[in-house]
Amino acid sequence: FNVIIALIFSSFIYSCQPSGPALEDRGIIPIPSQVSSSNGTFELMSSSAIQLVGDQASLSPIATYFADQVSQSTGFDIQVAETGNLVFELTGNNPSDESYQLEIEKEQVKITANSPAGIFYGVQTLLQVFPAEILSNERKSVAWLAPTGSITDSPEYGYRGAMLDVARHFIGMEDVKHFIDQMAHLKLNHFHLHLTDDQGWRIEIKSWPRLTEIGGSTEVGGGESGFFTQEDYQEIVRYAAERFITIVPEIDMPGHTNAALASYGELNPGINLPDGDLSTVNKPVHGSEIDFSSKMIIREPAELYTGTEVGFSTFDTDLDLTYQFIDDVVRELSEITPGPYIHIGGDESHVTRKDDYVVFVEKVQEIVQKYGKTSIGWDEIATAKLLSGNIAQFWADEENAGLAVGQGNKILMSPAKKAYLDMQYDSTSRIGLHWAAYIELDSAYLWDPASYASGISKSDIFGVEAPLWTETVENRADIEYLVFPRLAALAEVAWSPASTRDWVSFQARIKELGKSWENQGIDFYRTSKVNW
Ligand code: TNX
Repeated sequence: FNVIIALIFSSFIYSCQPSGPALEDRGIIPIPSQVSSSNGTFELMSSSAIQLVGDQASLSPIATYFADQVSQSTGFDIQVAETGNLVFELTGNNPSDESYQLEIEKEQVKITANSPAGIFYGVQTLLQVFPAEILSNERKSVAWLAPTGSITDSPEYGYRGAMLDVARHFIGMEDVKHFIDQMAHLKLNHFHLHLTDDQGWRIEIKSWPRLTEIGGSTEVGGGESGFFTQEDYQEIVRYAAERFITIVPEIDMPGHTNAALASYGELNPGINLPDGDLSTVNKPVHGSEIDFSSKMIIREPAELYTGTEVGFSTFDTDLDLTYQFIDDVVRELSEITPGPYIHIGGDESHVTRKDDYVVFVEKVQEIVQKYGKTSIGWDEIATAKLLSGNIAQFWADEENAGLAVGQGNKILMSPAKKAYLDMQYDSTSRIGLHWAAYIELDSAYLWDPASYASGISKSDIFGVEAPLWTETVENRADIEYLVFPRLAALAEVAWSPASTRDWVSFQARIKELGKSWENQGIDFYRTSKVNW
């Protein structure tokens, strides 16, 4: 009898609740650590104002960010004021603490955190709690209601990244900023820019201007390409920093360097391009024998390359000029990179002799360290002696990752079979590759970095990153098709511990994000794995 009374009573309470989902059902991605609902709603109105408690200089840009995000859809001009119903409060001063609390009450929303980044993530969660139209860039007549309740949240991994290959196809400033905006909504905090490859050199180096004049003039397929001036790059750095995202620039070497070798013949050891036929790899341009130690090699610029083969180019690891060049590049790049990392590539150097490769990676790490930076490199770099604190990015080879762990270095997890955003969803996908796997949304979601590879456990893991290689990606539509919805799955893998992740819950929650993407004009892939 008591049970029946309780049921009647609770259904009565339920029917009195305002319509609309409870906080748990608002479709927050990545899923927060803890969510509890109370039964009410907060309404954002034109009279809403933001009250900042704590260091104004670090909080006011976040207030401006929030106001900008909602201004077009709501038409509200939300200001910072002495008192306001949106309270952003710094409760401590610990920049590495990204956790936050979000309390939504009928009359007030309050975000508290020990760092500005935490406040920013609270803002991202708050944006997801309002109707999906809130990120529209058109005026919407919607009641801006948020269900009341409270959220406590903190990330599983401190490095949560995405990579964009701007070398195979050049991706311009507007599309890069758009990509950064979406990373921010998913609480990703490191943006790895793959700036150089065989097909293009995309960052201005003032002491070696032909890198961009010549090396920046091509791309895969030979289409219109480009590069970032140092000023452009700094604008990207600033734009990302406003969203608590650190830029990780990559200069890929000693392989993947044809664009540099085409720009400066004096750097070219004289390796032929594969003329569609990999059997020609390793043949010198001049003479019949390749002799890396010979001082007699006639060095001429390599031909510009617009194909998609990998592994045919290398720097000359015996040449002093190679290291002067790298020193200049790393010096100039370090000066415009406030973040702690320089990515040195190191992948697929198939025409560099093994011993030479090891010497090369060790020398390059020294150069990076000299400029006060930490090296990250693809997992092959672990075949060399890694400097303490340097990071190996696992993409394919567990053995290499194991070598890094054995040296006491940490691993950035980007397993190609799960995290590669350039892989096709299935055999019918209009673009993408499939050498590693077909990756449907459930596959991108259903893995745990801490148990994915033998020999790599939680304490070895530095973070998670999802790379987008652009051999088949030419424009924003192509990016959107491959990146969404999978980046959301990878963001949740990086932010939320395995214990809180659940595919069925994710399938339901991502529908809300789909609505948000629609409102932002993002043409995401409507996978049949989700009942959009
Ligand atoms: C392998 S992953 C590469 C890239 C290609 C990618 C295509 C890695 C470190 N190297 O050069 O773009 O596959 O999926």
